[in-house]
Amino acid sequence: METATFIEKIYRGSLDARVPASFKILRDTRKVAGHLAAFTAVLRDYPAAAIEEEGRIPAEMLQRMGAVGLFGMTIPESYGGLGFNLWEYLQVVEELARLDISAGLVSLAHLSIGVKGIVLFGNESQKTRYLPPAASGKTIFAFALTEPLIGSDAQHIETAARLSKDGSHYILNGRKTYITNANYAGGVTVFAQLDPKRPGFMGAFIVETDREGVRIGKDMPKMGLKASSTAAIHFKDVRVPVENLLGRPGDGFKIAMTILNYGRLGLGAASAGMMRQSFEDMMKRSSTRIQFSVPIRDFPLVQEKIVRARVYSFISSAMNDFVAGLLEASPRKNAAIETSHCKLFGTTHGWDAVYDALQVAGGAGYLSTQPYEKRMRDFRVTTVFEGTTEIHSIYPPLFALRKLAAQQRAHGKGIRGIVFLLRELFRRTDWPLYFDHPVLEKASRVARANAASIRKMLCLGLLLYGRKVSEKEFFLRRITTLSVHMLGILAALSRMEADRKAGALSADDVGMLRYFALEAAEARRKNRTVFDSRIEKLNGETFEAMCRSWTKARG
Ligand code: MYA
Repeated sequence: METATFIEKIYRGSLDARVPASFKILRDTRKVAGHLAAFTAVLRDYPAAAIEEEGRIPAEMLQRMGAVGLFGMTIPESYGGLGFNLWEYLQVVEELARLDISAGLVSLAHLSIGVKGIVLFGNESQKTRYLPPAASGKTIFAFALTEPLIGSDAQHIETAARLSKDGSHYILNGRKTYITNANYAGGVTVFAQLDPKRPGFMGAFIVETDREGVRIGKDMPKMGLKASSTAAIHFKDVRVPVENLLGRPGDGFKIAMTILNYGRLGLGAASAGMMRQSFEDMMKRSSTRIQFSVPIRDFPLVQEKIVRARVYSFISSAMNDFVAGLLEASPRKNAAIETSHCKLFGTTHGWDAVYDALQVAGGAGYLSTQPYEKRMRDFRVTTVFEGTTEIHSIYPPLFALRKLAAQQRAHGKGIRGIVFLLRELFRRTDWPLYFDHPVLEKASRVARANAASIRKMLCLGLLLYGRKVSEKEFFLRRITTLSVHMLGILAALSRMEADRKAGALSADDVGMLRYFALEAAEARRKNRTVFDSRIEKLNGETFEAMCRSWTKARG
């Protein structure tokens, strides 16, 4: 079965042009608009400062959130939800992030990851049983993968589930930590190893929190997102009926990763919303703040911050919509690289925008009475959870390299494998994408050049470094940089081409694409090499020397 993702196919040399051409319903706001007004009305009725102080969303507010459908947005109507498609959902995420991500997170984590496993992989009886109370908010869900000793290396979790002798239930033991929604949750999707001899052979279980042996810790004190609950969950000899296993034994890791694709997309959307809000705030402030007799928006260093927030918000939102299109067409599809890019691009630029908005607000920006402090505290974790920036900076090329190495091996050891890689290296990039608009066409050529550079780097990287390629993190990050820019351009082209066909191409969008494509071209010039720069090499040497003296100083 072909498992290559849209981007992996590009890495291999061919762009499937039907994909960017196929997303036409991107931004239909009709279904969402009415609901959004109801959602924001609820959030506005409960001042964020009071919730922060309390560190918890009041029961009455949770009930009202449930009544307007906030907990059922993406749950099918047949199970009591609102039946939003992914685009509709992401629009809501963007808007809630602008308003208050802390209060919004309880429903967004419930839908993006908590209950998503049941929606995607549940059988009819699991859906009938769990989705209606999840949609109403009666049963809020959490997602439990992370453990005290295991964060990024998710295949090696230690929580274990053993099948009972009579085969009627599993016995679950282990500890999960940093679990979002823990103290709001009535249900948890829990991941556990099924066979001590086969790490990664996991099960995904629906576990009610009132089962005997489930103990939820106290909420952890956090710097932000104070309305959300984060706690550890302990499982001690918890009897989980076999009927509560999602999919088949062994599917657990894939289920976890597939769910995380949705969480990462949600984070991309929250980031796009945050950048948009930062843009609005910077425009407002810089237009009215007069220094040296002029509004500060006249200064290029201020303009640079504003332009970036707006351009990256546009690209981020286009990327999320584009990838949502892939998942709408095939909800369990492997979109590992694509969703990773959305998360990485969104959260890193989102953080910069939140930081810049405070900067443009000057001394006033530092006051707690302004929105920036809370926003920075709330947003900071986004580059950490759902896969760190570091993981997302190296993993996409690693996925591709592993497959390329497997293909190389299949062609035979030694010279045959090398010939295969050399052929790949010199293969032309098939890029059947043409635009009769100069800016769009030029941007497409930049993306194509990135695609060609990426393929060369993958092949050369394997030839030069062999197995050690996975340790070459600066090299891997350079490929990711090229790849993220490529996806950003393709996504913007897809959105703009649809607008153009509808006679609604926006001049602002054209300007933003021109800016981003130029940035991408500059980034390519810097990043298209397989060799580490002198400073990157020196980084390792300097670190080794530091380690020696640090260790020596401590005896
Ligand atoms: S939840 C906890 C988050 N934890 C993580 O994100 C863990 C990070 N680690 C990983 O993702 C994985 O372990 C990595 C892979 C990527 C490192 N889709 O051998 P492999 C398949 C589909 O490469 P590894 C939290 O933070 C792959 O093809 N399939 O794996 C809450 C292969 O399959 P096959 C995928 O090297 C935050 C197999 O898996 C994917 O071990 C709350 C093995 O792959 C994928 N993505 O490591 C947030 N990846 O064998 C709420 C891999 O068939 C968000 N595979 O080829 C709410 C929304 C927004 C609100 C915002 C408010 C702030």
